Amino acid sequence: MALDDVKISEIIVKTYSEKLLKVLNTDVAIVGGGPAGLCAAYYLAKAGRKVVLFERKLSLGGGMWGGGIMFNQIVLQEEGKQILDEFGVNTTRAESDYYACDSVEAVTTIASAACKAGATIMNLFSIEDVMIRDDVVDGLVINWSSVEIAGLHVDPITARSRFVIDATGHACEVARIIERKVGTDLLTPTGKVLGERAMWADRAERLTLENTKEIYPNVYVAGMACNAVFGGPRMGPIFGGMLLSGKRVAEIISERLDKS
Ligand code: 48H
Repeated sequence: MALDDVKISEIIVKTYSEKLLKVLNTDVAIVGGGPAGLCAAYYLAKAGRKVVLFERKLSLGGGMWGGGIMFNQIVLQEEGKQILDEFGVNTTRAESDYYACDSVEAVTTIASAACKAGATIMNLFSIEDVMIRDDVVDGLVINWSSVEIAGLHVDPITARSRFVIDATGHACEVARIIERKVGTDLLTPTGKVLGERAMWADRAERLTLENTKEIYPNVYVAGMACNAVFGGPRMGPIFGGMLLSGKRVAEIISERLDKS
């Protein structure tokens, strides 16, 4: 059979359109495909939730690929290492309570697990706004990243979800959008984004988990964005907190979905 060039195009357009239609109504929409967002996607999909993850860039993995100073190794504490065990990522015990692993193996394995568990990943999409109904976030306003990068004046489309997770890392973009555009307070001590503080790995890792919580009705924060929103310190190239936070947010939201 001779391959038909246009048939190939038709298949892409048709199957992609079906996928796009599917993600316009979900249980959970995750913004950001770094370690926290990918972990959240995996655990939510594994629990049978309809979940979509929007990632601005072509590739997933956020800040995990580059390890520390582009040495592509990451460090984890015991609890973080246990999550990598669940994914089957190889780790080595570097010192008593410190483990190391290849960041490329970690990113690719977790991303693959999230897809295979049933999460739909939409790369090349940027979240530019939220949908609000009576002081509750009702979903996301999405556009092609290429539109954003080119600075084109092209209107977005909308995706409804019961819950939103801000896993956008240092930038905490969803929280910033709500702060800037919605006018009602965030669920932080000041009602605003408190901003990330200077490096202190031990405290930062604990606070990441403690601050994995709701920041606005139906919006949760996970990963580095927790510290940015709640004024926690940064932690450098230790990634256990990111993975644990992704798992934690998935558990919290799954429980809420069960109750509703
Ligand atoms: C679509 C978006 C948008 C948007 C951003 O930065 P990340 O890796 O985030 P985490 O929290 O999973 O992991 C943080 C970690 O990588 C890190 O930076 C650490 C541990 N730093 C410590 C330190 O001291 O510096 O991933 C966030 C992802 C990225 O891929 C962005 O492209 C994406 O979110 N993103 N996607 N729409 N508006 N904003």
